[in-house]
Amino acid sequence: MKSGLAIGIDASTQGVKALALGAEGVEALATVNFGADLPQFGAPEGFVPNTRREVREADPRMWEEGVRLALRRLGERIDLSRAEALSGAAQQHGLVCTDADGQLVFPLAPIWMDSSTDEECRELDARFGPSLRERTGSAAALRFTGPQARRRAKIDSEGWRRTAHVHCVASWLNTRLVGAEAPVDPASASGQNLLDLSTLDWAEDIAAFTAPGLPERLPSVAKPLSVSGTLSQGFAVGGLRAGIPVVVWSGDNPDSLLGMGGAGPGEAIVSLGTSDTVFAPMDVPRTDPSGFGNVFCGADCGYLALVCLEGALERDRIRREAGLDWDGFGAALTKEAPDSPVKTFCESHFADLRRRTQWMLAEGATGFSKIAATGGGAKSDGLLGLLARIFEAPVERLAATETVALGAAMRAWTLVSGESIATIQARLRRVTAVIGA
Ligand code: XUL
Repeated sequence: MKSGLAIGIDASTQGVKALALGAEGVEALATVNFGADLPQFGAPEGFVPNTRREVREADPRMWEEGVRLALRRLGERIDLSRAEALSGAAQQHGLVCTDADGQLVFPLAPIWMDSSTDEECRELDARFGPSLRERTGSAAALRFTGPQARRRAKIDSEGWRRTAHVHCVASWLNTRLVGAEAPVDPASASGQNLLDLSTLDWAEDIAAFTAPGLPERLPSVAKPLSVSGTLSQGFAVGGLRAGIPVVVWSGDNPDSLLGMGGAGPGEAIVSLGTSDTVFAPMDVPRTDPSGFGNVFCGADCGYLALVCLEGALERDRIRREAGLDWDGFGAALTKEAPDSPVKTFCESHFADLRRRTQWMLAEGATGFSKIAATGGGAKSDGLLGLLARIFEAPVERLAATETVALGAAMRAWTLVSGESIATIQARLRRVTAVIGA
């Protein structure tokens, strides 16, 4: 007889992935791309094209349909009646407002790529100064739910009056899946400029200043790994049984850290994807005095420091301009390779990344003791060798892919098996190479 399954969903910017985790590891994966599979929502890259570059919005029903379709597709690959628990991770931040009947108040929701809240961020920083960062983990951030709510309340006071519930993407999707107002986990709540990291509850004064009546409109903050409700009939698709427990949803970055196998104290994970992101676990929150980096709560416990730097697209452009394939690119980055535009760019980009992550280190430490690398760029030995030289630390290449959906599935699996996250990680983490400093 086959054992139970835990389902993990990654509801990211451009699509949805659903993954089935069993006792032996990942058993199946299904993907949905918003542009190709749900063209009726007019968001080929995950947001409705807008000539105003600062406006990046999407129809929340697209995310919901994406989840349903991904689950149906997963059900074509594996017997989903074996599923005993489910959880998900969404793109962080975003603002979804619903009325007292749970209906959307605004047809489109700003997502994390939206940057139309410049004025609101300035107002929040002016009112609270550095204490906003020290208490919530981040200086006022353009893409966070709090500033987005402040802007909504200002530009559509009538719609704001009708708003009964204010969700980020994760807690809204969680609400849809369980068919009742769902709580938010600390990780998603900490991406809103509204959560007090020391109490793991809303900072009432900050929320009250952010928008009129906001404290009453926010969901309750759940404990990580707690059950948020049970799967509603509307999502019992692909063979899934209605009524299975839904573990509270989290955010994509915190779940990605789980899915990558976590990191020990003093270590970091570097994801070389569309952007380069450095994550490091933290026992106690220490925030970035420059205001650039963020501290979020972890998806299972503790805190997570994050710095995300654009640059990967530029790196690829310079590589292509130099006429280099991936092997040639790697060779151009070795210690012995002569100076070139490719080498200079990559060196200064990683040096910038190191400088911007110094605040994550414990007192007295001068660098990370070890780095685990993942993402498309981690396939290049040359790039990882350069990362090791610039950060002066050994770099491990991780085998894991789909780490966001896997992290969500791991959290649901704790319920199926009673295993701890650390035990699951130790079983699934696989290092395929170690590249020295
Ligand atoms: C992190 C952030 C992005 C989104 C992408 O703060 O805004 O990484 O979570 O999905």
